[in-house]
Amino acid sequence: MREIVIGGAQMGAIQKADTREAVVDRMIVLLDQAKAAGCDLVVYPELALTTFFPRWFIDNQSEVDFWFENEMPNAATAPLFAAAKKAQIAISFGYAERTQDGHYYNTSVLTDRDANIIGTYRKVHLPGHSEYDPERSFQHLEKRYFEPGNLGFPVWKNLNARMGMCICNDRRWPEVYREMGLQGVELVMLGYNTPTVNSQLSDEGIEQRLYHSELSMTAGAYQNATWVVGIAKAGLEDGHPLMAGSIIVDPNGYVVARASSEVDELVVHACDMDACTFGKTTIFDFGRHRRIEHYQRIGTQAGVVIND
Ligand code: CDT
Repeated sequence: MREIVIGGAQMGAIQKADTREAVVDRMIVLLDQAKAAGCDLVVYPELALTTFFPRWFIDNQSEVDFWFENEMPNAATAPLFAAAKKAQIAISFGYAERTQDGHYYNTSVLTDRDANIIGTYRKVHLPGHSEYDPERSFQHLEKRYFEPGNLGFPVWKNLNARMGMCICNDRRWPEVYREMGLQGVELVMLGYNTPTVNSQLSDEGIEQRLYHSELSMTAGAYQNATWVVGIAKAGLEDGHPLMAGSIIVDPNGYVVARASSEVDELVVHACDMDACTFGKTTIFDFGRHRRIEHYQRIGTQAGVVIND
């Protein structure tokens, strides 16, 4: 048994006016709860330090830069790293990253129990658009503010398990889980900011939005025999609703813990990494069963090509 007690730290809304310091205080409250619950690892959402700013069109680059972190840890997040080290809890959280050489990514980091960053992931699948779109009920400008991640889908050994990350829209793509599955991943951590309303399909209900989110994560877990932890930033941000639905999924695809609110809430489950072994050595023993001679299109062709 290789048990990791995981805390999924769902966060409620972060308003535009909220400071990084105030948000970090909330993250530390969740960390304290995780410590009391015996957690080894806490997973926070995508863009955990700020409101989901891609909902606004911003033309002025210095205003855009306000939402980005130039280094990690930094002055605002140092208390979180210090608290995590003191608690001996590994953490993962997302933020907007501006690199030293001026690149912009939607990033998440993973630490060990001593708050050393041992893994960095940059979001690959950026949804939305890059110019103001008057047809939408609100904007989703990730393609404007971020570059596609340049690190692929790495897997790191941490807490005696193989861990990987992806971010929000990545969770909907089976290739993401398989890339990590092929490296023996046992735990996929992801955060998300998913608008409750579809800006291009106003009558799509929240039930379907939640279903698609859960379907993607449970399928990814089962088909790769891995734990998946998907954690929302939820609630009403400056009048714009984000859905909740944070879950912990076991390697059979079952949801074993689920958030019940749209506010700051910790969901906890003791996850046995050895529970991945059966699936990985039987039905999803990739080396024995995959037929890569028939998968060329997956790695060489992005869009649909009709051959008739
Ligand atoms: N943050 C993020 O990736 N959100 C997307 C919204 C898609 S609608 C443009 C998601 O897949 O949840």
